[in-house]
Amino acid sequence: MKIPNTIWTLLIGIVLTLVSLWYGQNHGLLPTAASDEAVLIDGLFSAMLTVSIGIFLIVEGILIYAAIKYRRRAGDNEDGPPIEGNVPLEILWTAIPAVIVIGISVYSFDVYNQIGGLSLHGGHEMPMMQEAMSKPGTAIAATLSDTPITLAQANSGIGTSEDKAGTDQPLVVDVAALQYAWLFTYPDTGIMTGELHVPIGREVQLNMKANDVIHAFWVPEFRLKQDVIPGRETQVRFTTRKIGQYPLICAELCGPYHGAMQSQVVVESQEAFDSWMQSQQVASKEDLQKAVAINPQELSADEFLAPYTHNMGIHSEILDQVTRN
Ligand SMILES: [Cu+2]
Repeated sequence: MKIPNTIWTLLIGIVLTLVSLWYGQNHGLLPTAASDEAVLIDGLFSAMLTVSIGIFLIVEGILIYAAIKYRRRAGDNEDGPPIEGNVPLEILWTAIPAVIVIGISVYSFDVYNQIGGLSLHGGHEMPMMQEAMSKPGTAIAATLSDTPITLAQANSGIGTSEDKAGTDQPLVVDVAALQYAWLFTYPDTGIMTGELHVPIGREVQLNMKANDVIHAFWVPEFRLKQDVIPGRETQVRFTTRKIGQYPLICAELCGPYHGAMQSQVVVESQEAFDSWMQSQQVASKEDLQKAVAINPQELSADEFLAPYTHNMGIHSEILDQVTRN
């Protein structure tokens, strides 16, 4: 019995669709999805991969089939029949990619909108451009001393964080990127740290500024990457969904120690976050009392900065380099 070509085409089509759908859902190419945004972005990635796998298999399959079936036989020096023009086929291979591209565009635009791409700064508008232009030199003038913790801030902060817990308001953290470290300031408490701690399930908003050159905030497990620019605030928002520690990497070549500009995001339970915040407040108070007790004039730059950098993950050689300049 000879199976007709239409049946073959149908069978191959079904198999290709199933293989593409299966691989699109089971590719395992991405790290853990630790934020709600990551789930949306992974959905888009998997959809695009599914389509791509289908196209890849069709194109490569036809190519290999044609190369074998229509190969040159021994003693055959004739050319194939000249074929020109096939209007239905041409319409089909224009229409199918057009539909795919439009579909992906609409889907990706929707994902971009859902993760806040259209409502946050740092997208297209330039709210701080004028400020930056009216103050020439701000980009290079800013230093570590830009964000000191005052004694009053440290005192007033103690015991206030539990009032904010469980609200719908996002947790706001100010981020300063500088060669070659990340500094996180919690405006509610005045706490400044070198690694970002956030409670699970609560929306977090980062207001980011660079002190010197362009850096980029990148957490692969959150699928988020945002440039951090001198003289212009950029923002990023996310909601975490998995407890853990995730690497934070600078994704913009920012100088010779760019590769060391790494920190981490610690996603923890609300209780763990609160007790961490408490311990930070106690520690920063002690540091301040120590700093107040000694005369800063008598210290070298390294010694003066030591209490601040102690917990920030700044490598001593980088500190050395920074303070020498
Ligand atoms: Cu950097």
